[in-house]
Amino acid sequence: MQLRCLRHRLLLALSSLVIVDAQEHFDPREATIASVHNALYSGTSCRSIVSAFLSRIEALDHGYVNSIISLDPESLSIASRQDALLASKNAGIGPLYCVPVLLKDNLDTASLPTTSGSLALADSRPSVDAAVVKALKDAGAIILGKTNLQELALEGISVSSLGGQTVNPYDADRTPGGSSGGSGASVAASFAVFALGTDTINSVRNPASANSLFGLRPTRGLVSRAGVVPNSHTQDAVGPITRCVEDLAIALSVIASSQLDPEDNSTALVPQGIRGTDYHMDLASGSLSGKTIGVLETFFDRTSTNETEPVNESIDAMIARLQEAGATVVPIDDPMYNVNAIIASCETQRFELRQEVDTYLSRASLKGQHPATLQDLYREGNSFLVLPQQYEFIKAVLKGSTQDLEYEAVLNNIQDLTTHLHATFAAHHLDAIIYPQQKNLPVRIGSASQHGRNGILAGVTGFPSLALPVGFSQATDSAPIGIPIGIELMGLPWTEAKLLQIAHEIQALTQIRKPPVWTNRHIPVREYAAVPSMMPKDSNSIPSAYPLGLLL
Ligand SMILES: *[C@@H]1O[C@H](CO)[C@@H](O)[C@H](O)[C@H]1NC(C)=O
Ligand SMILES: *[C@@H]1O[C@H](CO)[C@@H](O)[C@H](O)[C@H]1NC(C)=O
Ligand SMILES: CC(=O)N[C@H]1CO[C@H](CO)[C@@H](O)[C@@H]1O
Repeated sequence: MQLRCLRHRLLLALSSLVIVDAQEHFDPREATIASVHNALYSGTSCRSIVSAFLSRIEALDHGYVNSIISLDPESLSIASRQDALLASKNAGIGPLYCVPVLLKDNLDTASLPTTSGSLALADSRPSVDAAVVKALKDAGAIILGKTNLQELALEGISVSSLGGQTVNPYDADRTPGGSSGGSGASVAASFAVFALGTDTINSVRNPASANSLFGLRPTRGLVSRAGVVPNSHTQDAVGPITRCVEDLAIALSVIASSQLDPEDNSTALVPQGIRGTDYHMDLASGSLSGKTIGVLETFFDRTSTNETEPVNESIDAMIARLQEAGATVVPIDDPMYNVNAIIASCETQRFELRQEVDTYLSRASLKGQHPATLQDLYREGNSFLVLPQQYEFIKAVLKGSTQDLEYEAVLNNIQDLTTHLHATFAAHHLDAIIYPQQKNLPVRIGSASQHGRNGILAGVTGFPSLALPVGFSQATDSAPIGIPIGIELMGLPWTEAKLLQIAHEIQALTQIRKPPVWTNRHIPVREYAAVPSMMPKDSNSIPSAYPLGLLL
């Protein structure tokens, strides 16, 4: 069964007339915030909704998708409390009431360790929730657990020493993108209604693209990064990964900072009129007609292989549909937009990462057993995972500092690129720019890197960018409905409302998303007395191409 967000309300309204036992009827597959709320209001208990997702995780994650690192032991008791609250009063419930969500395991949670996928951080225990986690809970969301990621969010294969290798549910031979690959794969498999990821260069948008999902990297400053295991204060962002645009808009409205967060001073940048925006309210009032959309020609790979052609072809088809719908499409052929050159001249992690992780690890609020510094984490005797081609990068990071002379030059390069990007928008009167999130299909398990990704432009300039599904490649033996392909839709700073409206129009026009075949089976809902404990990880799930702990 595949319920579309747009028709959801109606379908549920009709079905609730004939189905007496609403509890039997709630189907977590492709569930949305609206469908969860419809089920709640037609008599399904919050506890059974949470149980339905836990049943799917228990049946389908271990040994296949391998997307979850830990389950929150409190989710069922919180659900029961919400049932009692809903029975006693019907007003004042939050916009995410009883909505089951998953969190990338680099977002601090007081109820679970925050590991960033590293065995060395397996017992690192924040005592304060990250700002976004608090915002979700305040809105009524139920945290089911934490998802696997590329260890310390440092690549895009989504393999880690603690969580093993997460698998793309559309193709058992491929990675789910990354670094928030556990968040992407778990949302594709309907293990939660949505998940949060983090994005330093690509990491929310790439798993969205690789799993036929929507993912938003917000404008720098819109969403607080307080309580996130840091990579770079210049580039880090937190964003939602969802199965439809409606849920992306609701999730963003909840996590956007409602006021200055003193723990993340970039939140001071939010202009008047943007703070407190309800991105869901005007979602359907946009139109493609009259919009001007630039296409970054330099962000395609036009070599003719079966890994690149499906990307090029689906975007060609999308461009034709945008034009049919009345949008003007402007090719932008500008050598400034060269991904490798931007990475070489603008990337800040090698200067910022070590100091910021050291600060993160030395906070008094961080309890449990954990290394005192990044150097300590990578010391001899620790088990950690570094991909073979990352060794030199990690060694540079361990020596890097914002005092390096080169750092100032890099910040100047970012400023120049940012001005150039503003000028491109202005010169062509652009509402948005599109390009493939990844020039090729997501790479196979065992690959050295998630190559071909284009996320760096938004990553360093801080412009918002929304990834959305644009198509699938041809079916193969291991990918029965093909491999997902996504585009990015990038806007000027603080234009999330417009980007969401455009994405909403594209969603209605194209209806691209499909659930993965293997995980789309019906799973009987178990009645749990307590949240099931996680199965121990199978260390064989780490491909032999990635040796553990061989750095120094
Ligand atoms: C904001 O915080 C960062 C990281 O803590 C710090 O380096 C920077 O100087 C601060 N900026 C301002 C304007 O306070
Ligand atoms: C590309 O071609 C190779 C060799 O024929 C094949 O193994 C692979 O599955 C193909 N990939 C896709 C995405 O079709
Ligand atoms: C969007 C895009 O770049 N489309 C190109 C895909 O490749 C063919 C053949 O090289 C071109 O004709 C399209 O313009």
